[in-house]
Amino acid sequence: MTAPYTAAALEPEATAPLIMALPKGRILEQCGAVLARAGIVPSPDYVNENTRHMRFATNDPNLDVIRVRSFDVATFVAFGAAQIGICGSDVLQEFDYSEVYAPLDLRIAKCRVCVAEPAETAGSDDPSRWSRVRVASKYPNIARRHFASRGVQADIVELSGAMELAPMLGLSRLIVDLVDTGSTLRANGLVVTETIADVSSRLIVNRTALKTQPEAIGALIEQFRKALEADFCG
Ligand code: PRT
Ligand code: MG
Repeated sequence: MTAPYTAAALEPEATAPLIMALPKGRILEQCGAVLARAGIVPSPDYVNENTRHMRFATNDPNLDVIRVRSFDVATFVAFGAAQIGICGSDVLQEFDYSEVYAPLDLRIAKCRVCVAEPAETAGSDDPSRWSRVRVASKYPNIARRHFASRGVQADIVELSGAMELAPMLGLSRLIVDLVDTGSTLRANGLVVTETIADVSSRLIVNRTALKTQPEAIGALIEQFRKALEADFCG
């Protein structure tokens, strides 16, 4: 005799919890505070950096959270593996996924995407006269677009960290990287020569999921909107 099917087995999409992708690393703590204000409480393991778990239940039975690398949050949401997420606007700008809709600025993890170069060469010649320049960055698309907009071809050396070492070791003339207080640049003899964009974290949703599950996802967006309003007013 065949085992009876449950409703969940027959309609997995209708009954499966929504997945919210959250970045581990430096934004995790600030995300936790925003989630709490929105009334979302992940299981305690979520803040444990040593756990091997990546998916956590929350106080909402219809919502689970996953903890992924900051750069991967947008990808999980763009492909619909997660329906909602929190992600830096730097990452959104780099990938420029059409499937990702960013309805709310959460005003956390603020910094800037900047062009920087060694203090001794900064201002030594006119960048608008360059035809090409070598740039080290973990943001190849942002960097390429920025220089292309002024007719300069950027040859990108793609790194995933320690960009600040590149100019002093002759890997590139410039870097494009995130800057907050500026102390990392200073410690490495670099100065900001241009700000490309201001950065903060955004609530993001998958456009198709928003169309197919407007009530559940709309309610979550509303929870975050109210949390932000309360924060702003109080
Ligand atoms: O660790 P992993 O390789 O997975 O990724 P990651 O280290 O890039 O991620 P993580 O966890 O650091 O988070 C990155 C996200 O945090 C970015 O996508 C931004 O949206 C946000 N954010 C905000 C920052 C900063 N501020 C920031 N200052 N991310 C990185 N920095 C780094 C910057 O790259 C530089 O090395 O801090 C240094 C500069 O800080 P100051 O204060 O010295 O200027
Ligand atoms: Mg990190």
